[in-house]
Amino acid sequence: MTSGTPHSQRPDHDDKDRQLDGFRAAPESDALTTDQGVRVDDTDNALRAGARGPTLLEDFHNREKLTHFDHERIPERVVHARGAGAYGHFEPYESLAEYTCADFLQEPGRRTPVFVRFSTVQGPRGSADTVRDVRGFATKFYTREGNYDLVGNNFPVFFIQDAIKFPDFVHAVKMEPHNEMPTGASAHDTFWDFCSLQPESTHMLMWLMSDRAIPRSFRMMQGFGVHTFRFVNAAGRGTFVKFHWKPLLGVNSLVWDEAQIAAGRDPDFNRRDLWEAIEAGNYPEYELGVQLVAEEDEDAFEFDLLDATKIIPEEQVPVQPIGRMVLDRNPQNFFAETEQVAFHTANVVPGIDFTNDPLLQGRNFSYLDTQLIRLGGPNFSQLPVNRPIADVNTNHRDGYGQQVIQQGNSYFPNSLSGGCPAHAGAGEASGVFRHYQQPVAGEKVRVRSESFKDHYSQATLFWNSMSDWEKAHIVEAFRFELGKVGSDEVRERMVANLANVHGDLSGAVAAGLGLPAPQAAATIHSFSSPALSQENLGGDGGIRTRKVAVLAADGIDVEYVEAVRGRLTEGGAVVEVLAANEGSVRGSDSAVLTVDRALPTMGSVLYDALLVPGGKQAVQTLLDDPAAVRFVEESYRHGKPIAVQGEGEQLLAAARLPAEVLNAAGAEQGVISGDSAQDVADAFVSAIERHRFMRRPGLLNPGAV
Ligand code: HDE
Repeated sequence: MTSGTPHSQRPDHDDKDRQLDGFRAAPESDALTTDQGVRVDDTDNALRAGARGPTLLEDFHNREKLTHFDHERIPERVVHARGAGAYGHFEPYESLAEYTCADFLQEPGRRTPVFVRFSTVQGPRGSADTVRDVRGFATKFYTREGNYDLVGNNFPVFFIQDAIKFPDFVHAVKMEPHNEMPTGASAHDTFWDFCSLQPESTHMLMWLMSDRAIPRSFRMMQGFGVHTFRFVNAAGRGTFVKFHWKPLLGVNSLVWDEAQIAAGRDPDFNRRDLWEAIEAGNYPEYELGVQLVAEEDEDAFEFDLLDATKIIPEEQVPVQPIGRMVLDRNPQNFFAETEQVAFHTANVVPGIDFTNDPLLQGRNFSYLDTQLIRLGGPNFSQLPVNRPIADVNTNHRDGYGQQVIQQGNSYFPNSLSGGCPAHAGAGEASGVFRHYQQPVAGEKVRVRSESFKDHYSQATLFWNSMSDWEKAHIVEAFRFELGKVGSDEVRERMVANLANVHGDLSGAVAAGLGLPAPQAAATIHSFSSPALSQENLGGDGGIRTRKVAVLAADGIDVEYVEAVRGRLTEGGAVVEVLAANEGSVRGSDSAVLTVDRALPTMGSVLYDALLVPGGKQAVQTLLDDPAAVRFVEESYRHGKPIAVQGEGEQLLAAARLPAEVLNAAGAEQGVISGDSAQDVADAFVSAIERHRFMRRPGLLNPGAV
């Protein structure tokens, strides 16, 4: 929401937004009041007995002000505490009536309002965004048949198979109990101790050690429902379904060194990126896809569909696109909306149902339970962001914070209230939730199914599917994380587990830790799934919203910069000129270039690409500025496209870029030089579209592949 635009005047004002209008509060007069509406003429000085005397209890404004402040905080989420949210809408491409009777999936193009919250898992509310972690991707669809929540992550699998292990897992990954360290990181003993003893976590660890765990943007990561859910059509026929969100801009990540620097340069890196993109009208867009499996094929796979540590490889069951989601409005109040939004896996609508996945079954208990403490009682669904747009008509009454003046009685059956609310749907098939009729039989047993026992095949599948640089990054991540573990026993046990994934992986990790390479398991297979590699997950977003820095100083070739900038902005990139001071720099030909940011306030990690212009005097100034040289050095090392004009090449040499890229051949590695602004701009645009160049000389650690 661009501040100042009244919501009601926006063309995309939807049912949810109209409902929120009723709750939006902007001061109607400029006079300050108490909570009771009594006007206050001084909120700077407490009432006191004499100018230097004691404060008086009688000062109800002072007491009310302090008391309200004292109660401003609520418990943060036990996991996923840090997040950022946005509103938008979802629309299906075609009717899905064949598989599901869900009303919002029946009509092509019909818009359903949504609220999405992205999050990290481990860190507290105030932790940095660019930590190595899973990202939450939770979507609330405000459908006409009630709220449907798809509470997913950016990885398609999870650490554990049974929700009863969730408290153990979370206690292990969170900060350690004695000293509350580390914040926003899994690189510590308790996490790796747990994982090394819980081999079902191995597949998920592969994702966590990959660059998927450090997304460039919430706008550039996939989302997954993780569990196998069930579609149910009007005839009551069920179909297994897995949900996938695919970002239009492609799947892009940071690199680990960059992510760590960004955590300091801008701890709000991902949050700010989402906010700014929406404010600028660059609305994030995702396609929803489904993998559908007929009920009779439940046992057709070599893994169990109910096991949340497994994917269905896309080559086995293709993902069918079914609709798209656009996020086009920022919340207006972080606490009221993003903090108070309450997701729940059991918020389903007719046509979408559960399976017996033991992780999902536990979640269906946990989410409602956690909101009761976090949001202070059972009426949290009345909070504006959580309110369905469907009518709500229950016999639930009272409780903390009740907002509704309910009329009449609250029991069923009744005759005194005309029998209302009555059972819905007598004789009607649609609009009523009826649980899927699955035959169930069994003895009460506390066991894990035999079909859940293979913990390594898909971890191997993931490893085999990675490109050389992705493998190198995974090895480096394992080395980093285990290198922070104090216990030798834990390190050794973890490396021994990795020998079941692949000998190259366990050998390289062992070498980094100074351990002997363990014997690789004999059972390791060589299958791969190309859909898992980020190399194959480019989007069609071109260079839209990519941030390009221009290093500038007096004497710069302004005409050249303007020409390249023109081409980049035409493609939708955001170009910023950085110089030692804000204001402007003078060009060699007396033209003037406005400086957008002072170099000392920024850093290369806040940009996707770099333009180093020429101009003898300008280049000399930049050569003398360590921040500029560092900017170039980091941009290269983080794989970012670099375009350079004429004398600017001296800066590349000063940043110690390898000689191999300081010539025409550098273009293959995203280092583009030339005096024709047009040619350079064209090559630069193609390079930025590719996001990163990870095979540059000097970047691939030979020991890690
Ligand atoms: Fe969650 N999870 N989780 N989780 N989860 C929570 O609910 C839980 C799991 C996910 O932006 C909590 O409201 C259990 C898988 C997201 O508000 C809590 C298990 C996936 C969010 C909870 C899991 C998720 C949560 C904490 C079984 C991906 C943030 C606060 C092992 C499919 C939602 C809250 C938001 C939040 C429990 C596992 C995703 C405690 C018991 C698997 C995106 O209820």
